[in-house]
Amino acid sequence: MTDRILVVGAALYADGRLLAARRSAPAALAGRWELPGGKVEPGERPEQALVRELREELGVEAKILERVPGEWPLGRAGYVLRVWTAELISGEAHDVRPLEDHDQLRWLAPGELWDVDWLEHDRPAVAEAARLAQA
Ligand code: 9L3
Ligand code: MG
Repeated sequence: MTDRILVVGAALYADGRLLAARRSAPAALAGRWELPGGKVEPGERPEQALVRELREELGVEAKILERVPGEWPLGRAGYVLRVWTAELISGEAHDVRPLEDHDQLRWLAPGELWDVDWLEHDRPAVAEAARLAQA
């Protein structure tokens, strides 16, 4: 097996709400919800990659706060998901729009966390992020 590929995701919070993003591609994942993010590129630190992904996917500047404990193997061999909490540096939550890879966004209040159909491997990450946010 080749080296594993690190996928970084953001538990992005604004006003106590967590951002969920609905994937528009690939077909196998379309319609499912995820924490926004993507693959770390060669030479990038994970936190840098996450800032870049949030800029590309949502057009936002975000500050990475802390690592959410845990690591979640993804369906594809060698892919593993790590998550950081983050917050918006500029702009307002209601102005954030999906630029690529997503077709809908929702800012979920604590009681709404399980209202969306999360990708299977994002569920434990969301639960862990919520635990961290409560502490
Ligand atoms: N993935 C799963 N959960 C996430 C993210 C950001 C990504 N929260 C999976 C979907 C893809 C792979 O990781 O199979 C790479 O993600 P992307 O680069 O297509 O966003
Ligand atoms: Mg992505």
